[in-house]
Amino acid sequence: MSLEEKVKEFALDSGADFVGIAPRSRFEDTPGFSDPKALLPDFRSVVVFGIAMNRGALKAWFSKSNRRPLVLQDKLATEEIDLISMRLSRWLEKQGFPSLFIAQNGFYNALRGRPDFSHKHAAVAAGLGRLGLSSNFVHTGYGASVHITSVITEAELTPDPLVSDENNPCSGCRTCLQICPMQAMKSDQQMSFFMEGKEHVHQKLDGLRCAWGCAGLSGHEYKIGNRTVGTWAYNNIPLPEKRRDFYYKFLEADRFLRHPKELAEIIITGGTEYCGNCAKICQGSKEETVAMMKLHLNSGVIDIPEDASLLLNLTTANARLDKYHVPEEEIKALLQG
Ligand code: B12
Ligand code: SF4
Ligand code: SF4
Repeated sequence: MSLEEKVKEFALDSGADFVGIAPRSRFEDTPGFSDPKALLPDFRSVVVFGIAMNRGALKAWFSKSNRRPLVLQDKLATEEIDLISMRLSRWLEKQGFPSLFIAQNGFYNALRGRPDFSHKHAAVAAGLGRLGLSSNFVHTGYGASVHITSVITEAELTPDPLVSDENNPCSGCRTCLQICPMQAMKSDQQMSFFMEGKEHVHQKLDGLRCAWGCAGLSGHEYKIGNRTVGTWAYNNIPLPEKRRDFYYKFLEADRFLRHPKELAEIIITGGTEYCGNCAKICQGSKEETVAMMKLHLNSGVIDIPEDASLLLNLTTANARLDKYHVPEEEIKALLQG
């Protein structure tokens, strides 16, 4: 068995759902802040792998029957891929190749608001998929609803081919743009990057808008077409008008303006998830993405009981205020619009 076959077997046997290998040459156009050369100057390959989100948990999330299975999977899967990357890099070192594993998330360069390494670009370089309109990485089988991470290594491994335009898993369906409660992905502004001379284009993301929605400060109730829908957020706190006030206003809203029932839930559960919908909704095939979007369009807005008690019934908080059926023609019109 070749070294790359062993590496892939190691990742898959350890619990990854997919794995690919990128050569050094595909990182030539990486901007300085996320250049693997800065981390491991003599690296030769990057191994990228991931875990797909659980489909049943996604259905419960989007139909608003219960968010906890997906929140739990998110917590465990993110810990698991970090563990796999540590084990894989130690295994590679035992074969004689210095290797480095990078946290799957959370490490941002505080001054520039940027990461030390971009796993989504690495996943494209490893031939696992493409960046979609949302700017999330879209896997060829699982869509964007995946957790991904990377190991940088001095081992020379045979790379996987890049995904061609014909096999691009992003269908351009725009469901990710529609579902966003914050219009954080600018439908009229694009960004691009180059890999092996080819330009890759996606919508520009307004990271501050996303952070506000992702933290659940807004999104409780919003419109898709003329339908009222919501994320799992309790709040609809307006985004600060001046961008320079963002962090101050964020802290203020996070600490003092959240719904009191939500604070009770945060204390009991130790934190939870509210959005991430642009990645969660994208299933890898247009049909499955549309089916998931139907659940969201039909699920209304979460019920926040307004009784005087601060005691929170977590089951009630997860119930739907308003479950209605959106006619098929209306869904088609919404998804084509
Ligand atoms: C910072 C960050 C955020 C920030 C900002 C996002 C952003 N601007 O990219 C915030 C907090 C807003 C955020 C939000 C979300 N995030 Co986030 N986030 C990250 C993080 C730490 C880095 C993302 C990154 O590299 N951005 C690149 C930005 C900073 O640079 P840029 O200017 O866009 O880059 C341009 C050029 O500089 C160049 N470039 C940059 N790097 C490279 C590298 C190469 C090789 C090349 C050629 C070019 C190139 O190309 C870009 C132009 O297209 C990663 C974890 C990680 N370390 O990779 C997770 C990560 C991207 N997030 C993830 C997720 C899931 C989310 C959310 C859905 C939230 C959630 N709750 O789940 C949303 C999605 C928003 C969206 N539509 O993209 C996942 C993505 C999974 C996927 N399928 O892609 C990641 C990979 C975490 C993980 N391990 O699973 N995120
Ligand atoms: S939801 Fe549709 S448009 Fe958005 S990234 Fe996925 S396939 Fe592409
Ligand atoms: S995570 Fe939510 S708020 Fe952020 S861009 Fe995606 S859909 Fe919009």
